[in-house]
Amino acid sequence: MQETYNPAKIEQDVQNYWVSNNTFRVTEDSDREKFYCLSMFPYPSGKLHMGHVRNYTIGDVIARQQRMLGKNVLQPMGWDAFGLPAEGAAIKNNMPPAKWTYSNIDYMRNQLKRLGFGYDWSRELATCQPDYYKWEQWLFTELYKRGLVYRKSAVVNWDPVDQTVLANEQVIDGRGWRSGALVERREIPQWFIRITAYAEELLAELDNLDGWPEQVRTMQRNWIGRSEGVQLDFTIPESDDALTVFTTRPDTLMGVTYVAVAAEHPLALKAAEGNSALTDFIDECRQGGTSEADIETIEKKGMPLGLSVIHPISGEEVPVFAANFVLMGYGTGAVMAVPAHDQRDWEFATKYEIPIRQVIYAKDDGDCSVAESAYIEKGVLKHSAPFDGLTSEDAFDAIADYLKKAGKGGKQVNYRLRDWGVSRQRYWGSPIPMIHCEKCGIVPVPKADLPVVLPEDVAFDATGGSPIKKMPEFSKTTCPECGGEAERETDTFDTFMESSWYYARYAYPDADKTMLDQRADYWLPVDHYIGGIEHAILHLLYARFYHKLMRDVGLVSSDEPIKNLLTQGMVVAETYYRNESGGGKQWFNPAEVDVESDDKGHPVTAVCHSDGQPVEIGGIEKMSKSKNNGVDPQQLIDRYGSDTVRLYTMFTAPPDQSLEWSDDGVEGAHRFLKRLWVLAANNAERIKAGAG
Ligand code: ANZ
Ligand code: ZN
Repeated sequence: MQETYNPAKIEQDVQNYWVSNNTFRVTEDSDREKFYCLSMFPYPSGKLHMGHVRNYTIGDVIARQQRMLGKNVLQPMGWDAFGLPAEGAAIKNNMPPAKWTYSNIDYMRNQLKRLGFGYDWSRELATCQPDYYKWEQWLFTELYKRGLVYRKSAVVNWDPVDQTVLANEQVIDGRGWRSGALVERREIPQWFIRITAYAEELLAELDNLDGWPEQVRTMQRNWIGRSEGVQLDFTIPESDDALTVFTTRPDTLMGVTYVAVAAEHPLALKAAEGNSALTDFIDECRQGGTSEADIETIEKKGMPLGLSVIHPISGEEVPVFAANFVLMGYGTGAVMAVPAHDQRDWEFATKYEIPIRQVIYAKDDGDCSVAESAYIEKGVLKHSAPFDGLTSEDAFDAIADYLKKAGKGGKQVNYRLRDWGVSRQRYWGSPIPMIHCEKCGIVPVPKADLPVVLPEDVAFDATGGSPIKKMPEFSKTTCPECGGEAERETDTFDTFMESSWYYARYAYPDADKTMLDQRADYWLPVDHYIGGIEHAILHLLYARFYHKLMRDVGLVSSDEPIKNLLTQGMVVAETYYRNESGGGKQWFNPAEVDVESDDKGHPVTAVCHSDGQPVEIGGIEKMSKSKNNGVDPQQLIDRYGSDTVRLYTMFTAPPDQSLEWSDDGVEGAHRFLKRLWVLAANNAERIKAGAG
């Protein structure tokens, strides 16, 4: 044993040993207890950042501990390889996204190997490979046959610069997350998967996921957003149609003084014909994001449609408004407005001088005035004959029953969750395996013709539009049913499609006949999943949904994919900047500044090495490119070795809390390993003899 600690050599020797002995390769073994330890796979952006290192170190520690306990431990790794950044890089470097992606994968794979993580590399997968995405294409066609996939026109967030649809989370303050352009609303035909058909199960089973952080379960519950209410009809005079609304407060029905519909509601669109003021208003409403957060913050505005509808109980006429705060995608896209008991309606009524009619009063004769604001509490009904004197709770049922008997409505459970729109107009994703035939309509690509391979050798033009939309050699095809000329779908899948089932494919990476086989049932569910809290909602909800889809198609037998979930904390570091003349900030990397700290270790002053001039201290933030406060793990590995980096990230903070970066701490971890090494070297004989 060497006397001095030489991590570069030791780590390389050990890693070579692992490779030549297939140390981390595993196969199914029914005699041993299995343990499936999974870390969220990275997007191959270029190189690993400190957040990856922390995530994967935590996973590796869990996996190694389980191995020591004698379990058959699967710990795989792969690449979430489709996505928008590859297109940006392709345009910038004039290189096809595939090439950029594969070269990043090669670089990052080496980094992971250098870090010494115990992965079974024989199971490595990249989601951009046709033998991977073939199977989600196949599942999609199966779901289509089962009625769980459909196409419809939908309002989307449209980024006019990137020319793409954005998810709600990609709209930040009404602007595109990448381009910064003002987002518009557009309506285009898109593919949807019916996740709402699973809303009840996705919600109910959260109660059983006791290995998940409560915070994540709460976020998913809120996202699914179950609400019990009543759906009811206002009759439209001289028409067979009714205007249907959804309300969670049917007890306030007799206080309705107007009805508000979304700008895209058919009734509003019809009223806008020949009404230019209304047309302009509807256009204005199309600007800005569609998310609830966006809707909450906008100024509430409306415009009368110039028509009235008939109240289902009193028979009175109430005016209809188009309003920018009513969401087309929730409930029925129409709201019965009760200004006395809903603050938003109160403000709107006050602004547009609509009557406010109070029908709910405090149970204990307390203050329930609606002169200054809405009274939103539940209470006792008045001015609501024939329901006067009932409590809000009793009135809920009484009014629901009354409407049901009159054939004008009834109880209804609504979910905030909407069906999963999976169409993207981008290039770098899995093609959607559908064909449009003039004669036969929509025809799914038959299994024998899958995968629909995405051409990889493509050139981008300056607009950044998807190359396959301009490639007849891709889009022209023959109809599988009638043999006539037909067009392929040129949209690609949302990349959440790939990340929703990769955990299952690791169990069966070499398959070419089926999506999964019984090996998946040996390994699943994942025993411990480790990743960032930013995936608490969408990724984890879609993965749960996909698992149930795969179960219902007969591919897996468990109900849930993930038993225990650990959401690791962020890696944070101090930020430094100088104000620039244009109002912007120039950010300095912590490695570029010298800092003086107080006796508690908090920085007081800082100067840049290169010019000796002061820089401002900007506070502790998540390591990010935008604030230039990242520490490059590669430099640390080169300097101290992987074990120092791993040890430091593990002992500095509990895994689920944020880790505040400190160079001194890294030094300390390194000194500790050095001393440990020397201690072991000096006592090597005794340790071997078992007297250690
Ligand atoms: C009348 C009423 C009176 C309401 C009252 C509330 C208080 P949750 O719990 O989120 O389901 N609403 C219904 N559809 C809407 C849409 N598409 N866009 C915006 N708002 C909508 O809330 C349901 C309530 O949100 C419904 O109950 C409706 O307003 C509104 F004192 O109806 B309520
Ligand atoms: Zn046809």
